[in-house]
Amino acid sequence: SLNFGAYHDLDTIYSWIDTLVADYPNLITKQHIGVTYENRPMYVLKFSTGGYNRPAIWIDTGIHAREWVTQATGVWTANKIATDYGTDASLTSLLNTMDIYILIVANPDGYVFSHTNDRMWRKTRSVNPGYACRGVDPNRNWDAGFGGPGASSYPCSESYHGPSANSEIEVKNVVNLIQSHGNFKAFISVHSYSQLLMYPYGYVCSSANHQAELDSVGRAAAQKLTSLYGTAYQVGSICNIIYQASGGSIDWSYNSGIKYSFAFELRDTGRYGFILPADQIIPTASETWLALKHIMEYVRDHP
Ligand code: 0X9
Ligand code: ZN
Repeated sequence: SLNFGAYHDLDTIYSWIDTLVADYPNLITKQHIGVTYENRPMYVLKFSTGGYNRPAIWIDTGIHAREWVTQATGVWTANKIATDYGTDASLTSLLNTMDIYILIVANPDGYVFSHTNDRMWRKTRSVNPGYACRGVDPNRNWDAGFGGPGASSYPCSESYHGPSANSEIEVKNVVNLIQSHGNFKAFISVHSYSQLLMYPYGYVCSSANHQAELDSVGRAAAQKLTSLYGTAYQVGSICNIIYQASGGSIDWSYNSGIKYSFAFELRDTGRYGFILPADQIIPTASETWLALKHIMEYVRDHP
C-alpha cells in the first residue's frame, strides 16, 4: 500500500484513490467532477453511510500546486476516515448523519507541473492570451470580491485573479458541485505554510456576521491541534492574520451560506516553507486531523 510518509505524483495518488474506493466500497465513492484545463480528470472522494444528500463537510487540499504537504495530508486524511469509521465512536456518529467530501488534488495541472518542471509552481496552467506566462491563482478566482484588493490583474503575477470569476475550470467544477449539492454545512480549504487557522473575510477587513462563533470554534480546533506536538497556530480572519486577499474560496463559500468556512495554512513557519521534509507529513496530517475533527464535530452538534 501507499507510503503516507512520502510525496507522490498525480498518477500515484489517482491509482491509490481507486484502491481505497475498492477497499471500502460501502463507505467511499469516487465522483468525477469535471476535467482540468489540460483535460485531466478531477476526483472527489465522498464518504457516506447512506441517506440522500445528507448535510455535508467539504475539504479541499492542493489548490496551490506547490503546497505538497496539503495533498499528502488529504491522502492521509482520506485513509484515516476510511480506517477509523466503525472504530472511532465520534467519527462513526458523524458519518451516521453527515457526508464528508474530500478533493485531494484541487489543481491537478499545477501539481503535475510542480513535479515535472517547476517545484515552486502555484497557479493553474491556463494560457493567458498575449502573454508567455501561464496560469491564474486559483485562490483569487472565486466570486467573492473578485478583482479587488489583494489580487493582481497582471497575468504573470503569482496572484493573478484571471479574466473573470470562475474562469478557471478547476474552480468552476467545485462551484458547480457545491451549488448542485446545496447541503454543505462546512467548507474547509487546506493550504501551506504559516500555521494559521483562518475564517472569512479576506476580501474585506471587516468582521463576518458569525465572527465570534467562528473564532471560538477555530480557537478550540487549534488547541486540539497544538495538543499533539505543541505546534503553535494563530487563529483569526484572513485579512487580520495574513493579508487582504480577494476572490478566495472560503469567502465565496461563506457568502454562499456555508457558515463554517475555514482555511488552514499547515506547517511550517518558514524554515522549509513549501518544501517541507517528507518526515513531517504524518505528524502534520495527524495534528491537523484533530482540528478537522473538532470542526466537524461542532458542525454535527450545531445543525
Ligand atoms: O494567498 C493565499 O491564497 C493563501 N496563502 S498561500 O500562501 N497558501 O497562498 C491564503 C488565503 C486564505 N484562504 C482563502 N482566502 N481561502
Ligand atoms: Zn495556498
